[in-house]
Amino acid sequence: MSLKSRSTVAEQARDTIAAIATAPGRGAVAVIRVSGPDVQEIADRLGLKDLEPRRASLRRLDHPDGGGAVDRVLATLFPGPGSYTGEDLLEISSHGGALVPQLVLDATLAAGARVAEPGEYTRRAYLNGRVDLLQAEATADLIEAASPALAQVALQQLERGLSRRIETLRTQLIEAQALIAYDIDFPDEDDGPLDPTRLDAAMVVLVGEIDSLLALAPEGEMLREGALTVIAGRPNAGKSSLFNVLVGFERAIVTEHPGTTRDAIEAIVGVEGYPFRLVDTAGLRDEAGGIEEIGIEVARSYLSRAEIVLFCVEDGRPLDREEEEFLSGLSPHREAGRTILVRTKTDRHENSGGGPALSAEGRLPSVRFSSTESTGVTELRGLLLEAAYSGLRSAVEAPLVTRRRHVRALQDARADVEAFEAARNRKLPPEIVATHLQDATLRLEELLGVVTTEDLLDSVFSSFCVGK
Ligand SMILES: Nc1nc2c(ncn2[C@@H]2O[C@H](COP(=O)(O)OP(=O)(O)OP(=O)(O)O)[C@@H](O)[C@H]2O)c(=O)[nH]1
Ligand SMILES: [Mg+2]
Repeated sequence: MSLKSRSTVAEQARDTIAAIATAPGRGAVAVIRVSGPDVQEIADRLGLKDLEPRRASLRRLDHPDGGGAVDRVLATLFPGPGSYTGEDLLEISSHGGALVPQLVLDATLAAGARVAEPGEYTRRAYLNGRVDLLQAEATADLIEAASPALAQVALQQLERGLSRRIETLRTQLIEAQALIAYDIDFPDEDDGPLDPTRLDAAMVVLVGEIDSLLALAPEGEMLREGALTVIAGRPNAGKSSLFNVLVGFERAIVTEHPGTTRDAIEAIVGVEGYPFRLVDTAGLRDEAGGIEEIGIEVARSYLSRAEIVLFCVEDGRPLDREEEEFLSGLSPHREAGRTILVRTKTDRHENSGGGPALSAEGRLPSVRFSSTESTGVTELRGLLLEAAYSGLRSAVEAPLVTRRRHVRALQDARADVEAFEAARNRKLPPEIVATHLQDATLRLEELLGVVTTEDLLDSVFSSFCVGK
């Protein structure tokens, strides 16, 4: 794998790209973007002559092949390098709808542009140094965001909150390298600047900061997909009814017959702006056969991946042995407080529990819930938020890592710092010791996109939509 700096990846003379930047469908306005070295000429060919930079002008857009007027548009020229892409960029606001934006795009193509690839505008912005890689990813997240919380985090990344934090770590690593370089150059100076305790302290701080970023990373990743929340329990326990209450409408079929739900049913549910991927499953029982058994297999597969389990048991009786066993099998979730016991149908039972609590029950967060009377809903939402996003909610302004790529880079950097400390403790020569810090620095530079590979860029930008 060859690492390249951003400037060497950038191809020099690039062509001019065009795309409809707005979503298809009926709408008042659509935006067509044209970016690249030929923008001014293309604008001329479209009859958009003498556009004043960064000022919207109402103009008639003509087809370059003499086909006459295409639309009346609002055209704005953003000259490079101060544009979104860092190149000359023309933004055309045309009338919306199914036809006109396509005709305008066709006209720009006839005038010399080519159709942009997904994410190509932001890729160019990155290659021209307008945004770093974390900001580019945040742009995609902001567009994809289905929850206000993710939108907030993405916006903060876009404003370089995370980038600044990573840059600070990188600076600390470079300063440490400078101290060691002094030691390499002047090994005989007793009073050199390399005070070992100072370096140790710096490394402790560094590792601590990486750890605090990593600590919130699982929540950051959950924000992008929704915390996988699986509703499980015996047939007829009231799982689908609970699912419907949380979703807000009758999404899952509810009947009095045990074994009603066969397949897993999913819905994204927002709780105070935080996303949960809620899954209703088939009731668990041993003696099921046929389709029901397959449904139970599906439920188990979801449970093995679940971040939160809502375990439903009708109120008024203690948990039976099988339910206790089931809960013991979920110990990883329970340790993290991520199995919630939901005592259902409480409107039918006056007293909670109805018997002595067995071992697991007493240790789980639990809620008494009735779907017919909608009681316990607020409490359950609170428990869900606590289980999935407690860290994030108590550190709202903290920069957050939200992708596997970020986590891996930070874990690698952390491992390099530890290797550095180990090498120093073994009194290895400073030249060797220093290589670990160089490696750690490189990890952070990859994270920021200061150095990168084509493969990485392809994987980051391929998930973008066309026109961004
Ligand atoms: N009184 C009362 N009845 C409830 C409540 N919740 C569910 N029920 C009833 O219990 C029965 C089963 O409800 P479901 O939500 O389908 O239960 P389930 O756990 O999804 O059942 P399976 O899909 O068969 O595993 C239905 O007749 C519901 O009307 C509740 O809070 N109070
Ligand atoms: Mg059901």
